[in-house]
Amino acid sequence: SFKSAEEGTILKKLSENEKQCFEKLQEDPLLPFVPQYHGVVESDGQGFLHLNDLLVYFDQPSVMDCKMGVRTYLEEELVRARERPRPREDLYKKMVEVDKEGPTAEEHCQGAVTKPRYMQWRETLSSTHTLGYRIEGIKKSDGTCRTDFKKTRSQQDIIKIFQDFVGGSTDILKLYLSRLAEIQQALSKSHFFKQHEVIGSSLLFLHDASGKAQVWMIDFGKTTALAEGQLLHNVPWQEGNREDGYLWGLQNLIQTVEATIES
Ligand code: 4IP
Ligand code: ADP
Ligand code: MN
Repeated sequence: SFKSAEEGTILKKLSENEKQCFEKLQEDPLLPFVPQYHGVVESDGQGFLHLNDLLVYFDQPSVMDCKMGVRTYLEEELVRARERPRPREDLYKKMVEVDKEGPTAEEHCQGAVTKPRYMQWRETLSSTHTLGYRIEGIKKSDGTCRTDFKKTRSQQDIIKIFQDFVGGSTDILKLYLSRLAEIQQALSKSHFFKQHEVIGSSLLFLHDASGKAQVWMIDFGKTTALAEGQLLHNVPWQEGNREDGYLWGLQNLIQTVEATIES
C-alpha cells in the first residue's frame, strides 16, 4: 500500500479516515511527532497521502514498529460480526499457522474465523492485552527483518528484544525514553487525542550507528473521531466505552524501556 515518491517522501494509499486525521493534526500539539503531511496526490488513478519518509533522517537505520493500545479492531467491526458474521478462511489459516489449537472445534469445522475473533486471539497471545502494546516487526541496519512476534507477551521477552534491537546501547535507550516522555506530554495536551479512538496506530522507533534515535506516531487508518464525549485512554475497555488503552500502553512501554536500561 506504499509507493515511493520524490526524494524523502512516500505515498500511502489514501483512506478518507487517515486523511481527516492528518488534517486535524496540523493544528495539534502532536504535530511534531507525526510524519510531515503534504496533502493528497493522485498517481495512476489512485489517491495517496503524501508523507515525509521518516527513514531519510538516518543512515542505515534500525526500525521497530510497536502497535499501541489494548484493542486492535473497531467496536463497529464487533457489532458487524455479531449481526452478520463473515467467517474468513484467510484468518483461519493465519491462526492455524501459529497455533493448531487456536480455533475452536466449530471454527475448525468451518475452516474460518471472524475478524474480531482473529484480532482478539492475536491480542491475548501477544502483549496487547497484558501491556497495552505489542511489537509488530523489526528491521535492523544489517538488513535482517523479523515479524515473528505473534507470541511475544512477557515483559522479560520484550526487554531482550529491545536490548538486541539497540545492540546493547544504553545511550540509544535513553534517547528513546526521553522522546517517549515528550510524546506522553504532548498527548496530555492534545485535543485530537481526547476526541479520537486510536486503534491500530503504531510508534515507530528508529536509530542508527551515529547515535541518533527518534520515535514517531504513525498509522491513523483506524483512528476514529468520537461524535461526543472524550476518552481517558488509560481505563479498561468495555464494549461501548470506546476506550483504547493507549496511555496505559505507553506508560507500560516507558516502564519496559526503563527496565531495559537497568537490565
Ligand atoms: C492483520 O493481522 C493486521 O491486524 C492488520 O492491521 C489488519 O488490517 C488485518 O485485517 C489483519 O489481518 P496480522 O497482523 O496478524 O496479519 P495493520 O494493517 O495495522 O497491520 P486492518 O485493516 O484492520 O488495519 P484485514 O481485515 O485487512 O485482514
Ligand atoms: P498500514 O496501514 O498498511 O499498516 P502503516 O502506516 O502502519 O501502514 O505503515 C506500515 C509500515 O511502513 C510501518 O511499520 C513503517 O515501517 C513504514 N512506514 C509507515 N509510514 C512511514 C513513513 N512516514 N516513513 C517511513 N516509513 C514508514
Ligand atoms: Mn499499521
